[in-house]
Formats: sequence, structure tokens, C-alpha cells
Amino acid sequence: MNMAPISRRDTLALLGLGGTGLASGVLAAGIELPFANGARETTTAFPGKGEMILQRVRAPLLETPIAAMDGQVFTPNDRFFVRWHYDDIPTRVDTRSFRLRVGGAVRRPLAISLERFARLPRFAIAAVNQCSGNSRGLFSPRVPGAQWGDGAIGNARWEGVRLRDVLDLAGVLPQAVAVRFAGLDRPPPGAPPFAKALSLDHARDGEVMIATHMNGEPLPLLNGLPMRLVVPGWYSTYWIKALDHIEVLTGPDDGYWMAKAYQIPATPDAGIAPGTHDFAKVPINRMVPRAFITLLADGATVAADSPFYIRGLAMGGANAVARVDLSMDAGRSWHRATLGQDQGKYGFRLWEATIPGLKRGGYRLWARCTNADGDSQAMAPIWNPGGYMYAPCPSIAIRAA
Ligand SMILES: Nc1nc2c(c(=O)[nH]1)N[C@H]1C(S)=C(S)[C@@H](COP(=O)(O)O)O[C@H]1N2
Ligand SMILES: [Mo]
Repeated sequence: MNMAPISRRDTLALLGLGGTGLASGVLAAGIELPFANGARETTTAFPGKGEMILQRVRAPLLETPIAAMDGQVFTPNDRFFVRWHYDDIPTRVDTRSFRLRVGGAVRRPLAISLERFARLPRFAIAAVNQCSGNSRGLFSPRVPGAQWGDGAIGNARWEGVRLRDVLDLAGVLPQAVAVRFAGLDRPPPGAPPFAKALSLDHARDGEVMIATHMNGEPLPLLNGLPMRLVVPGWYSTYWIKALDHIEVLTGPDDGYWMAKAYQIPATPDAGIAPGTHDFAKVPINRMVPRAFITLLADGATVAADSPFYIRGLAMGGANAVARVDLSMDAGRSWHRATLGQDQGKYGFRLWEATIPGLKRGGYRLWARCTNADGDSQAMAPIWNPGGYMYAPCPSIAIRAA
């Protein structure tokens, strides 16, 4: 396997990002996210990353500027968002001593070296990695947690090995029902390790995989070097980074990060009225469809009486993008946008349209994605107390002058 070593400079850069690192020229510029107190610095100081929106230094929360996603289906690795829960994240990985451990309810517990891993049958899939809390900052009433704009999302071609093949190597015992995953990051004293689980059937579906590469390059350190779980169609809380431990369980995972955190209301649309207490919850799971407008920004001015071009990206969530529609009348009528090439049903799909010339004045343009299951986006946000699954139809104000 062509694992590129992490350069000494990158390792030191990451270690240097303590509280004081910020004082010495880490901040490059600023950006305004579209909600109250949305001013953010941008930074180029993180290893393997270009200009990112700085949400937090430790543990790093780095958001992708929407402009960096415009016009391409695959998000460049150096602009791909970053999210860690705990401060103590891997700052270097020894590729010779690293082992992926597989244990619990298996016939043969394993400790797989990177060399051996690279000889397993290869598998690749395009898939959108989206934080459960992407766009949380846009919820009203506001919800505590990272106040992300729309950029806690990216699409990559993930390459590695099917999880099923690794589980088969270990030999899952008949009483197994779930599989738990954890990585090289460490919790502070007394806190539960960040671990997530999937049902055994899901884990063995032939799509869930362990990726060592994204977009043809080894994973950036901050995105999970040397390997991470990829769960196509599901929110990225399950996509454990720097994965080094797989445990096959004989009961459901009742750990904090499955049983308490990342819960959504058990209602059909996962929404609940603000202020409601004591409602049934389930762990967050499949993603829902979303469209993004990437070319024109909110408040853009176009020339009156002349056609203009607009484009964006769409994701179908748990199934492929079927279509993207645009509306200039708040959803009363919709017009189909043209879709770009299909590069995998779990990935982004480009959409584009030429809008006929508008008379002078102010307008609002809406976009809506519908997936192959017929699931679509609502006009208004669907609220929940975790600030998860934000996915209403996006819209921008346009002035024709
Ligand atoms: N080991 C580990 N994996 C993790 C996390 C973490 O804190 N530790 N956070 C998860 C969450 S909530 C998100 S949104 C994604 C972010 O993936 P990225 O940083 O590659 O964009 O990683 C997931 N995998
Ligand atoms: Mo997340």
C-alpha cells in the first residue's frame, strides 16, 4: 500500500495548535455565516488543509467554505471538513506498529497490520460524509452545539476494504447482533471513549467499508489516517476515524455515544415542537435528501432581462438523487434542473440551470432535491433539540438590476 508518511512539519504543526498557537498568525481572514453571530475566522494553519472556516481549535472543528465545493462533485481533501469530539487526537500514526484489532464475539480475534490490510480485496465507493449537526446554526430557536453553516459536509471516493470481508476473516459467532467501532483518540479522564455501533446486518451489507484512501490519496491525518469507517447514506457520527478497534457484540451497544448522544425524535419526520419533553427517541441513522446552491450567493445581483446561469450540488441521502427542481414562487411551481453525471448514488450530483431573464426587482430562488425513494425536502426546517438533520429547501435572494 502506498501510505504516504506524515511529514514531520505537519505533525509539529498539529501539536503546536494549543491555546497559544492562535496568537501567532494562525488566522488568515474572515467569513460571515448566514445566522446571528455568524462571523468566523478562516485558517490555513492545520496540516493537510487549505483555507477552512475555524469553528474551534481544540478539538478541531473546521468547516468547508461553500465556494470550495462549487462546480465539482468530489470535495478536495485539503478543503474537506474536520470534526473531532475529544482534544486527545492522533497527531502522528506509526504505520509499522499500527494494528486494526477485531475482537468480541468472533472465532479468531485479529490484529491486522497495514501491510496485511492492503492485501485484502479492494473496494471503492463515492459517498457524502455529513455531520449530523451540519447547518445547525440555521435552526430557530437556536440549538446548542457547533454552530455550523452548510459546510460540515463533503463527498469523496473512498477506497479500502469491505467491512464484511474483515468480519469474515475473524469469523463472527452466531450469537452476534452488533458491531462497535472506536479509534485512536482518547477521552478525558472519566469520559466514555467515542465509540459507535451498527447492527450486524448493516455492518455486513457489502457497502459499509474501511477506507485508507480518499480521492486517490491516503486519508489526511485530520480525516482519520490510517483508516476510517465509511457508512454510505448514514450521518458521519458513525464514520469512526483512525479506526483501530472493532468489537463484535452479542447485544445492542448501550454505551453513552449510542444510547444517550446523537438521538433524534422517533417521529416520522424526526421533528418535534420546541420545548417538548419526554418523547421517544432513536439513534440518528440515514441521511435525508438535500440540495445546495453553490454558484450564486444569497443577495446576488444579476443583469435584468438577460438569462443567468446557476448551479449547485445535491445528495439523495439514503438513496440516489432522482431530480432537483427550482422554484421562483416559493414552491407553487417547480422547474427541473439539469443533472450532471451520476458518480455513485451516495455521492453528490451536480445540478445546473439557466434562468430566463428577470425584470428589474427582487426575487427568491428555491431548490429542492428528491431521491429515488420519492423522499424530498420540506420548505421549512424540521426542528429537533439536537439540531440534527437540517434539510429544508435552500433559497437565495436575487436582485435583477
Ligand atoms: N475517532 C473518531 N471518529 C469520528 C469522530 C470522533 O470524534 N472520533 N467524530 C465523528 C463525527 S461526529 C463526524 S461529523 C465525522 C467527521 O469526519 P471528518 O472529520 O473526516 O470530516 O467523524 C466522525 N468520526
Ligand atoms: Mo458529527
